[in-house]
Amino acid sequence: MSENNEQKGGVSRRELLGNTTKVATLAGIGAAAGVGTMITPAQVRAASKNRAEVAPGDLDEYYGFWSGGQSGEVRVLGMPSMRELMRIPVFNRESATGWGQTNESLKIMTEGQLPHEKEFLKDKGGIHHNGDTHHPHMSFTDGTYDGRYVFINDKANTRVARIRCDIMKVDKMISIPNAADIHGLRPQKYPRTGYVFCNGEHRVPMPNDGRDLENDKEYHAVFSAIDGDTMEVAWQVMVDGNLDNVDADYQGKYAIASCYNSEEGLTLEDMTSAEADWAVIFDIKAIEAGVKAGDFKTYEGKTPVLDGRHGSKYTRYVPIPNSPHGVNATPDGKYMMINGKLSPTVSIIEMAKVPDLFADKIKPRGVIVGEPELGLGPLHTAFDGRGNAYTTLFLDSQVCKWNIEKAIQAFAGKKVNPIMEKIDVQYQPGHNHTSMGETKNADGQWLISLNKFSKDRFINVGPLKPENEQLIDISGDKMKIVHDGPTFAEPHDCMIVHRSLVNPNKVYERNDPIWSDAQAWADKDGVDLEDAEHVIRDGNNVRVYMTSIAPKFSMEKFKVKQGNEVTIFVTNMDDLDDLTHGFTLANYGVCMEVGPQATASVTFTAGLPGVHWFYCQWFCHALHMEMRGRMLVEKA
Ligand code: RUQ
Ligand code: CUA
Repeated sequence: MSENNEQKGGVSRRELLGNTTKVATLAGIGAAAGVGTMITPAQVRAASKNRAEVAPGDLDEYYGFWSGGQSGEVRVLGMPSMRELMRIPVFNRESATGWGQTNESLKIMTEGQLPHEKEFLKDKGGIHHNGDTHHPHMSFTDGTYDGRYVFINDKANTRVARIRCDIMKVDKMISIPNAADIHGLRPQKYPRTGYVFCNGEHRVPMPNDGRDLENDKEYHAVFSAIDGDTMEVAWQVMVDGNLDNVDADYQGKYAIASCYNSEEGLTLEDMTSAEADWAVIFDIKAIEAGVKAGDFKTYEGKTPVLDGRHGSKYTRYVPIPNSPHGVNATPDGKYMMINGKLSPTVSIIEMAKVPDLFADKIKPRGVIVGEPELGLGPLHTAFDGRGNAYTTLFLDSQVCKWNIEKAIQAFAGKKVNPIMEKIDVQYQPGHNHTSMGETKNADGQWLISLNKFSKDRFINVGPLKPENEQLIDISGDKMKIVHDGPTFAEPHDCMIVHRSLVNPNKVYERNDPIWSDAQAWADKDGVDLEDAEHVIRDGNNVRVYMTSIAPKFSMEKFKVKQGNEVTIFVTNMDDLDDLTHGFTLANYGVCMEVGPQATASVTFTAGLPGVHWFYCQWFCHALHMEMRGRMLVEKA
């Protein structure tokens, strides 16, 4: 039927694949909707009751970048279909791609370690094998996403990593000195990224080297600005209290972080005893001037640490009702929302008032222009670009839609109700996100609610349940839940980026710096990586160079001695979209991805004598099974 149609009407296979299953139900489109009738996917969507449905073979409109929580990874979803498209290993050891095993990934994962960390990990394989990702955020230019990088924190081991969007792989990973446990992270929005701001959540001694263990009055939390281009920490600011979430303004002047522990308590009772905590505002220009003027100390390494505690010219502390959490800038750049968590309110800071606060012309609370009471457990707020805000209510298991201007009028004494609508979500939402909603181009199409519990929403998979992420259509007057998406532990946060802004490569470029070390070895050994069939013996080290072109490795066998340190370099000379090969060495625990036009390498000790087959682990050809060879290991 499809071939027939293609001949008759010139309808592409893609359009047809998208339509055939729907044709029968499309009574609204016209009586002739049947064989030979052209229906575009757009018409199908318009007629469909569910705007989230993306037909087989049809493409999504948005990229969703999801953190992977304690899995340590980042996931890429297509939206609105919520199909998982890719997993990007970051802080984890990943079996399929060899992330955390290949020489290329190990270089990226170890380059940015601190000296004491290197020492600690020396006899543990050199790297941490876990991470806790929370906040994926793309680099900005002029207030909107620019498609260069995605930055992500690791709360578990105090790191920040950068993903290159052209290849969707990590290219930088750094450990943050002085700080403990990076939680909130946001890039500078204007004029560009620029800085990546991140919060050390917990208070620790500085330096944290064994001194002052019990003297918790000398513990501190530290705010960091990383240079997003070089991935070096530019400066840090020591604060009172602790640091939870952060956002940057749209003017490039301020960043604001929330603090849930102004009490500087160590127990739950102490941490929640005060009626109010605060948001701390950082004056970027003043801090830069302070760094230039040498107004800082150093603790671990050379990173300048400025004193931003109460009384400092670099910061202001704005009291916020009990234990605030999420911090969210409105797309028009005018306001910053501080979400109350234990307080049922969201506090609205007007950014235009912040300079007056730093000039001491107004009291700290003078920057607050609204504080609507929304419900129990407000955690995070998203925006539709039409003046409305959407706040997750953790305890109420609801999303509350409210109008920002009305909330400001109500605070000024006018009798208006800012709350427009509440809908139930299943269950206990944390973050939420709107399409493009963290940029000046919020488009008001989709809202995702990242719910911490799925309970009864899916068939039972045992005591450990997935989370439940619900897609909500916000394009109309009423919110409408259109999809439940189960996810694995635990994607705290995500962002939704229009696909026109992300343009990954189809194959690697041969001169990619990721394998520059492999290139250097090949140059030294006089080997052309692209035409390699070489075994170089260099004392106890053996370097094996080969290429892969479906369905063959350039080498059927190579021989080494038991105990040799062997490095295998594989260069994939296939130049086609979707033609990835892999290299698995059986019983050696070796496995790596080799993308089209990429070079990948792995080093191991040839400890097991005997015949060991290596094979391609990515299904690449009808003769994929035949894509194999032997490593012969002579007994020592
Ligand atoms: S913050 S617990 Cu994103 Cu709600 Cu990490
Ligand atoms: Cu190459 Cu499978």
